[in-house]
Amino acid sequence: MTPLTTSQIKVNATTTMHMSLVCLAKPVLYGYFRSSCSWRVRIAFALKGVEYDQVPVNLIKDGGQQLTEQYKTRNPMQQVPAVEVDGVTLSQSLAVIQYIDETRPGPRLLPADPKKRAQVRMISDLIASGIQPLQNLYVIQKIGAEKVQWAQHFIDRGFQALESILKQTSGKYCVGDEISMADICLVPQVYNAERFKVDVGQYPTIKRLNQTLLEIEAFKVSHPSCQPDTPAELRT
Ligand SMILES: N[C@@H](CCC(=O)N[C@@H](CS)C(=O)NCC(=O)O)C(=O)O
Repeated sequence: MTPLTTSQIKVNATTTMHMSLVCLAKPVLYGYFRSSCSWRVRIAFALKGVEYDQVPVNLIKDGGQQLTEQYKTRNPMQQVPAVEVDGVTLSQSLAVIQYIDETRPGPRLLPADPKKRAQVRMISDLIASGIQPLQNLYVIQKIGAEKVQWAQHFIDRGFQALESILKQTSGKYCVGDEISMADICLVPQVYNAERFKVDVGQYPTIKRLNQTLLEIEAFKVSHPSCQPDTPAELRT
């Protein structure tokens, strides 16, 4: 191997030091207390025991702070969450959760078994691609007067499919007896369903899993009712 020159050693040492400092910095979550996708990331951080800072992005105030040019540099989709972590800025909650899972110690958020891992991804995608986007703020704002019925329709449609899948896959949690990314997606989606007055009682497996998960500390501390930007009247 060719020996390194003094200047190469200095460059390497500086780069290593910079990388270590970046990795020591706490992740920063740009989110909104009531955003289900932000809540997913908060649950993942809590399950992994990762400390992080929060910067509130109010989706309603000033016409929506996610729509500013400044925020767009963090997430070009102009949605929350965006997360600064280890020197990169990530958006898309499932990508963030998987990155945290792959780089942080603590309980696995995706099972080691490939079939179970696929089931976790199937359930997460069903919620993150098949339900949440159809009842997201930007979409229902375009719908106008029919927005509540619209959201109820798509949540019910998704929950019918989800209920039948969860009957097959669930144990104590969505897939077997280990908490996973599927559970992280489920609870915030049930919260959205309740906001739109969907009768979750029609879906006994979803209801049972949601109740079980809401008893877990990581789901409690990340709940929309107790975030730094939760308005006083919504705090419990
Ligand atoms: N697929 C994205 C969806 C992000 C998303 O829809 N965020 C919502 C809040 S949960 C949002 O920022 N809505 C603002 C808007 O629609 O203007 C993710 O998983 O992060």
